[in-house]
Amino acid sequence: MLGCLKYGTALALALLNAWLLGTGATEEGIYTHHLLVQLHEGVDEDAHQLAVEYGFGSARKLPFGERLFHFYPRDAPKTRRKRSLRHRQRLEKDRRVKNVIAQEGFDRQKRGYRDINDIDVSMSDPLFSKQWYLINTGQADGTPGLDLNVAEAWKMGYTGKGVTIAIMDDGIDYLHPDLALNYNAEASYDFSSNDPYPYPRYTDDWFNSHGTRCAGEVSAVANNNICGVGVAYSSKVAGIRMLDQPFMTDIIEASSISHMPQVIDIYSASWGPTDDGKTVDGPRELTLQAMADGVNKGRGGKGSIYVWASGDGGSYDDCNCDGYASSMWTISINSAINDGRTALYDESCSSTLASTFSNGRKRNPEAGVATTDLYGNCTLRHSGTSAAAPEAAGVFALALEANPNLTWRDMQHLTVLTSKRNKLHDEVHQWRRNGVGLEFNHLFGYGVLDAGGMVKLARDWKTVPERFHCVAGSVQEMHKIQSGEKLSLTISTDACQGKENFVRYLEHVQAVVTVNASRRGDLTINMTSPMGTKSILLSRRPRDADAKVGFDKWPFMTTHTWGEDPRGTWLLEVGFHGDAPQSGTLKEWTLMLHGTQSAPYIDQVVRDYQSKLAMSKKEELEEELDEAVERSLKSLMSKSN
Ligand SMILES: *[C@@H]1O[C@H](CO)[C@@H](O)[C@H](O)[C@H]1NC(C)=O
Ligand SMILES: *[C@@H]1O[C@H](CO)[C@@H](O)[C@H](O)[C@H]1NC(C)=O
Ligand SMILES: *[C@@H]1O[C@H](CO)[C@@H](O)[C@H](O)[C@H]1NC(C)=O
Ligand SMILES: *[C@@H]1O[C@H](CO)[C@@H](O)[C@H](O)[C@H]1NC(C)=O
Ligand SMILES: [Ca+2]
Ligand SMILES: [Ca+2]
Repeated sequence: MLGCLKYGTALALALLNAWLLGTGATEEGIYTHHLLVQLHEGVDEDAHQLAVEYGFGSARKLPFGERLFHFYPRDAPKTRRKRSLRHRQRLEKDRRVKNVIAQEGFDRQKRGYRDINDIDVSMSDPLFSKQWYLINTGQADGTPGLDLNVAEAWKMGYTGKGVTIAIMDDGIDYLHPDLALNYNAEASYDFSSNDPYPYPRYTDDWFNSHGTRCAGEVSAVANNNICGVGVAYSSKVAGIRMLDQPFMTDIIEASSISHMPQVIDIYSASWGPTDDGKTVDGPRELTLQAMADGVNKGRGGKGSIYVWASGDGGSYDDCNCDGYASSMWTISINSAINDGRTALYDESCSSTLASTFSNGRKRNPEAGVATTDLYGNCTLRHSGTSAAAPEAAGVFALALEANPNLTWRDMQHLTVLTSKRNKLHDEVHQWRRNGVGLEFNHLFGYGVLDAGGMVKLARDWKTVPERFHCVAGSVQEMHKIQSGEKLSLTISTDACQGKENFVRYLEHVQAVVTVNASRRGDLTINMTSPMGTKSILLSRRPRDADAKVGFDKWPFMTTHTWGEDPRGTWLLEVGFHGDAPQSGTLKEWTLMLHGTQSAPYIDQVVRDYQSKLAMSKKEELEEELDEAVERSLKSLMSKSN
C-alpha cells in the first residue's frame, strides 16, 4: 500500500518517527518493501549502488538524521513479508550498513471523503440550494465537496443551540423574518448612536447591509421558507452597531469587543485598518486591553472567541500589517472561492489561521454568498473576506455547542488540526508542512474549516495545557539593510528551558521588529524556525511609500510553526524587493514564543477521530500522506520533552 506513495516530507517524517520510536515490527508482521537504512560513515556515495545490489529501486538520502537513507522498491509490491525479509537480512550483513529498519505497512482509509449524492439534508428555504458554501454539489460552476462540511455537524445534532454570536458591524435588520427568531436583543447594542437598537441606518444605496448579510450567514432560521439557512441556524445572533459614524474611536472599538462577554460567546469582525496596501495599524490601548480581558475573563474565564476577516487588500496588502488580524487573540480567517482558488481581494500573511468561502470568481451570478439582506430581502451576492469571517463564527458556534468547555486556545488548536487543504489552490504560495507535519499555506492558513471534523474532535476534547510566554532573545544593535544585500540575523534559544516559563510546544510566535527604510513597502522579512519552517512575516507592498515611520516595535506574528519545538536557532532575513535601490536600518528583533510545556494532544483522540472519519476504501495518495503525517505528529507530540 505504501508502495504507491510518493516520497515527500510527510513520509520522511513518518519514517523518522518509526526510527525514533524503534518501531519496525508489528503484531501482524506486515512489512513493506521500504527500508530505513543507516550507513556507516564515509560510504554515502555507495547508497544507490547498495540499494540496487540488494534488489531495491534506489536509495534516497533523508534530509534529517545522520546518514539515513530510504531504500525503496523497484516496482509496486505484490508480495510482502518474505521478499522483504530476505533482502533485509542480506543487507544487514553488509559491512557498509550500520542499521536497517523495515517499514511497517498499515491500513489507511481515505479521509474526509463524502459522496455528495449521499447528503440528504433537505430544507424548505428557497436559497438553501444556492448556498454552495454549506453544501457544495457543484452549483454555480463550483467544485463539489469544497464546502464547510456543515451537513455532517448538523446530522450529529449540532446547530448552534445555546451559543450567541455578535456581529460587530453596521447594524442588523433584526426585524428580518429570517433573523428575528434568532435575534438576541439583550446582547445587542448600538455604539454608533448609543442606544440598544442596532438597526441599520437607511441610505439609498443600501450601503449599511453588511451586518445583516453577515448575520444571516451565521444564524438565519432554517426550514421557514425564507431566504437561506445559517451555518449555526439555531444559534442566537446579537447586533453590535459600531461602524456607522464619521470616525472610529478606541472607545467604540473597545466597548464593542467587550460588550457582555458573559453572554456573547463569539464576536465576528469584518473590519480593520484601511486595506490600501500602505497602512500599518492595529488596536489602540483600550481595545488591546479589552481584547486581553476578553480572552482571559470572557465566557467565565474560557475566553471570548474573536473571529477576524483577514482583509480585502489583495496581493498589494499584507495582513500582518493589520494588528487586529495578526493578533494572537483573534482567529484570522481568509477566503477561497467556490472552485478553491484565491479571491482577488485576498491578502496573504503568516498570521492567518484558516479559511472559509466568499464569492466565486467566475461571472456566475449565483456564485456569491447567499444570505439575508436589508428590509426582509435575500441576496445572492454577499462577498469579500467579510463574508468569510461569519461563516467561521458559525462553525465555531457548532463546536461550542458540541463542547461548551472549549477555551479560546482550544478553538485555535481545533482549527489547526481539523482544517483541510481540500481543493484549495494558491498559485503563488505552495502548500508546505511544518516541523511536526502540519500542512499550511501562506494565504489559506491551515486550510478550509471542516465543521464535521471540528465538532467530532471538540466533543471529547481535553483543554490544552497552560500557556507560557518566553522571550527567546533580542537583537538590539543597529543593522544596515541595503538593496541587493540580505540581512541575516540569528537568535539561538533554549526557549526558557529550566525556567518556569519554558515553552516546548509552540502556539503563536511573534517577531517584534523595529526597522526604518527609505521605502517601507519594498521591505520583505522572513523568519525560519529551528525545525526549518519559513514564515513570510512581511511581503512587498508596492503602494507603501512610507520613508519615515517604518515599523516601530511591530509584532509580526506567525501561526505556521504550530506544535514545533522552538529550541535551537531562529533565522531572520530582511531585504528589499523592488525596482529602485533602497536602504534602511533594523533596530530591534525580539523573538517571543507562546505555547505549552507539556504536549497538548497526549490525551486527545486524534486517532479515533481519524478512524471515524474513514469513509472509503479507495486508496488515495494524498490521504495516505496525511495519515502518515498525523501519525508522526501524534507520536512526536506525545514524546516526552
Ligand atoms: C426588497 O424588499 C422590498 C420590500 O419587501 C421590495 O419592495 C424590494 O423590491 C426588494 N428589493 C430588492 C432589490 O429585492
Ligand atoms: C465540561 O466541564 C465540566 C466541568 O469540568 C465537566 O463536568 C463536563 O463533562 C465537561 N463537558 C465536556 C463536553 O467536556
Ligand atoms: C533610520 O534610522 C537611522 C538611525 O536612527 C537613521 O540614521 C536613518 O536616517 C533612518 N533612515 C530612514 C530612512 O528614516
Ligand atoms: C522572503 O521569502 C520570499 C518568498 O520565498 C522571497 O520572495 C523573499 O525574497 C524573501 N525575502 C528575504 C529577505 O529573504
Ligand atoms: Ca431561512
Ligand atoms: Ca489589510
